[in-house]
Amino acid sequence: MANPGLYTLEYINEQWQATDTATLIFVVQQNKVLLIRKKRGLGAGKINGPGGKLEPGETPQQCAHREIEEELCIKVSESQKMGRLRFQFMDGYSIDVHAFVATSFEGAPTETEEASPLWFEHSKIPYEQMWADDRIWLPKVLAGDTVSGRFIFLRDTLLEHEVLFKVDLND
Ligand code: 6U4
Repeated sequence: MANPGLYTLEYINEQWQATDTATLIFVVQQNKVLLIRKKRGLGAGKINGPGGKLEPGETPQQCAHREIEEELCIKVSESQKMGRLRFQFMDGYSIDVHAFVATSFEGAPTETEEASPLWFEHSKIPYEQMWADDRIWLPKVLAGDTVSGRFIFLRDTLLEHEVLFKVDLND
């Protein structure tokens, strides 16, 4: 669909500064990935990876590890940076998301006030209950490719996107 408004993919350039910086972290074990049903915040009701907004002084990786502990009561101490996803919403809000993958954790995933844990086989991930961009990049990330993406949303509707895989994320 064409995007007639102010925001286009070109708007998400080197000068683009997001309203918020946030993280996603996907724990992968055998053929399964640990997702959450998000109970509050941006995307409440959707299924997504654990994650949330950066706190002052935190690196994205520290944020991802803190958020998964807050949301699911499990401790992750190692993860790989796998994605950088830049989202511009037509109402002006924007969010710059750093995505990580981890393969080990300590503890048992537990429901909290923020989220309920859900394990899915890779082939059964419920993309229809997730953000519209996830089906574009999450399968490749779970297969081991890095991703860099730019997305324009009108509320929940994905208007435009550009996604590159196998990118160098050391920026
Ligand atoms: P509070 O305000 O404390 O409840 P917090 O948990 O810090 O919030 P939240 O949940 O609002 O932050 O952070 C936004 C979360 O939504 C991050 O994990 C990134 C994720 N997110 C936002 N847009 C997304 C999108 N289009 N696709 C996606 N994840 C997205 O997969």
